[in-house]
Amino acid sequence: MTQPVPLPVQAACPVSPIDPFSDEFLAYPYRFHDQLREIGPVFWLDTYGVFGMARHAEVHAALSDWQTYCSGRGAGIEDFAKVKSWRPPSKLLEVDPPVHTRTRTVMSRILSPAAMRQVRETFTVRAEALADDVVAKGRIDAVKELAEVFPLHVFPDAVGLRPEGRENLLPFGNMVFNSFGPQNAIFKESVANAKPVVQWIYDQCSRDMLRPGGFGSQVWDAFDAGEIDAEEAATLVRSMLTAGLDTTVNGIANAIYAFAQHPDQWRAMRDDPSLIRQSFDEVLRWESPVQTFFRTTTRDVEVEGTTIPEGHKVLLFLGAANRDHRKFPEPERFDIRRRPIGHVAFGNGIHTCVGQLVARLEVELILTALLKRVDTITMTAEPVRKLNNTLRSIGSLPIEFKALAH
Ligand code: OVM
Repeated sequence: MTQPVPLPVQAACPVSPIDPFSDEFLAYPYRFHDQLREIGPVFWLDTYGVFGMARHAEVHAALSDWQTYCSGRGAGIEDFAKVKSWRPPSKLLEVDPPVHTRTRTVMSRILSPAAMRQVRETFTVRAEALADDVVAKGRIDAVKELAEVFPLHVFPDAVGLRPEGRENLLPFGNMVFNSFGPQNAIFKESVANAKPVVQWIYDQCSRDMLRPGGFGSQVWDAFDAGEIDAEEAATLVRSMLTAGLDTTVNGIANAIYAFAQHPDQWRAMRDDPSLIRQSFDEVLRWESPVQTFFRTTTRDVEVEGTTIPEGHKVLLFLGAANRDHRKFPEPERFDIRRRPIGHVAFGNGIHTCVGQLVARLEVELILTALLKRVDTITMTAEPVRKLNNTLRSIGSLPIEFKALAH
């Protein structure tokens, strides 16, 4: 980017030079979020020539209105109507009804409450074993030895992947989540070695690579039933492999980070374990793993006095909306009793996270297993951020678990 992009003449709204994909922004977004929320309900980001919304009311409303704010032109900065996407578009995230309705129906059935009851036992055994292991170690990197380990242990097995090559999963997710932003240095570094990683992912999506009965194979059952075509089936398996790992890894890491910083909240949860499930919503609100997504306007739309013309990208700041004081009083406070109804960490509307029951199950089980064993969680050094154009991500989180006396 060299020259600022001028605001379209029809639109009258504040203009900001803030670059939401700069290192400074991604490392510590919250003071920038404040500025963006306060300059107005809609603003123009002239670094990229896109509109933005950072207040809860507007972000929530845009997510609900898929007819006006479509996904079919991409959920990233690139407009698929103008440029070819970095990867073949998702048949779930990057489509609109009626295709979306069909693919979404298949995915929500595979990832339903009944399906969670099927995997719960296996996931529980593994959460308990991992908790034994990390508490025995005492001092660990909560990213490398816990947050990355658990989803990578349980989810690929549930999908039905072969054991070989699973080290490609996190690098692939990292690339795709970077690709929703501009092609900056962060993106370029993550795709430097893309070829073999992408090839491995695509190979795993075919029917013969997937264990019968797993989530992946169930997608192909929907092909047999005539609900989706073969390309849709393969791409939906790819969606599971893209959206199901980095998100939950960061969800778990952010949970450990939140509780390490708030020992009173950890104690409160131990005194009342019924708070475990709702505590994850507060983690998601307070430190949202998916920080942003784009939509594209399908018509001229008026928002609080600003006309956004048809065919423009709108950057929705989910993480900023979740810390809007207009919606959540004292938004910086991490309070697991808050019940943050309406947070948009899983989105809202027809594209609301279809895998959220898996994420909720993983976090519930890992927190439950740790609560039984851990008295206090202390950070032993500053966490190291891992910058990503979309994800709020930690690269390393050194902590010490003090075990409960038995
Ligand atoms: C997909 C996809 C990829 C990344 C994220 C996501 C959070 C979906 O390929 O469908 O949802």
